Amino acid sequence: MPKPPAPDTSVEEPQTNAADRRKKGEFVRGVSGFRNVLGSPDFPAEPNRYHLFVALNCPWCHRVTLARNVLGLADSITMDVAFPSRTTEDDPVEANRWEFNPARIASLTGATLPECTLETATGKGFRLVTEIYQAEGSNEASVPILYDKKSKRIVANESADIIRMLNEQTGALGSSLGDGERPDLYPDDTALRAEINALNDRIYVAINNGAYKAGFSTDQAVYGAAFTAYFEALEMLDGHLAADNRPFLTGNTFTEADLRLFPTLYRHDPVYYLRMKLNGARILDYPHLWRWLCRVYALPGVADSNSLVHCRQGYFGRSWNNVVPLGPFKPMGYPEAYEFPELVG
Ligand SMILES: N[C@@H](CCC(=O)N[C@@H](CS)C(=O)NCC(=O)O)C(=O)O
Repeated sequence: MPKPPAPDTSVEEPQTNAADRRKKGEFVRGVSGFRNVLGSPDFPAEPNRYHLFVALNCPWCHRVTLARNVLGLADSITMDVAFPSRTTEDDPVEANRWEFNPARIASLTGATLPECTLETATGKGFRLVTEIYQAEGSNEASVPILYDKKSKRIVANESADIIRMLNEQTGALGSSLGDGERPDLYPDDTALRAEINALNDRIYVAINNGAYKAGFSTDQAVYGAAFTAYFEALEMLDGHLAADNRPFLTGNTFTEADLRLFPTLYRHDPVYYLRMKLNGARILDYPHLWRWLCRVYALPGVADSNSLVHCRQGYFGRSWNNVVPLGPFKPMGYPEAYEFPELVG
């Protein structure tokens, strides 16, 4: 039998001895099961046919909401937003699940969250994300999900695949932006693609997923290794941007590598520094990364692709007694820190 291809480490963790590693206290992210191709005969790319299920605090969903916005797909791909905290022990069906419940009150604000929606794509008005999977005979539970409203099937639940496919099919999906107006996140250039792939790999392992390894593993050594790798990668990226003062990671244009770095760095100071025990430094302490963050934040559609209220509420919910830390406020609050780079030296 031919050996299956090795997993792409920029997309998912190798699952070797996963059960054992988990037993020893390591956080090991599972593999996404739905890997259909947008643009294939089953799932042709057309406007107003596809839908996203997301939670705004989830950084993998953030990749997808960023792609949807910067590619001009917000009008042609509909979206439902789950409440940022999972269901609680008193849930009538199941605890620890994503739910569509716009009536739920956020402890941070004492009010409902205006971005949260009901589930509007399946025709069944499901409350739990698990019900969307169960309708396909799957026991998965994760967001994001790219969903086909016509065939009522899940297309994909792997954010790396989803952003690549949205970029490939942007025109056919009905982008509101013309060819010259929107970024090409993965341009057809061999050398540039190799550069993006290498950055994606390092950024996924050490930063995007590395943050979870630091924050969610229960083993001191695993945490320590993740902490070191995370800050080494930040240092490397800060130097990479500084070397020729390039505006974006691969040069003058915003690509997938920038898009995939953004959700983690955006969360670092206000959330991960504390929640993921990544308290080595702030992004504000890396002048080039911070400027890069402000530059990306200023791109059309980026600020609107997320909400730090959802991030704070989601990450500090249950495990922090439902009390959400209020800082930082010095040298300024967030996301304001991404709007005034000149205020911090
Ligand atoms: N490989 C997936 C990972 C997505 C993921 O881990 N999502 C988390 C939320 S941040 C999730 O929904 N986990 C399952 C759960 O909470 O039940 C992707 O990148 O799309």
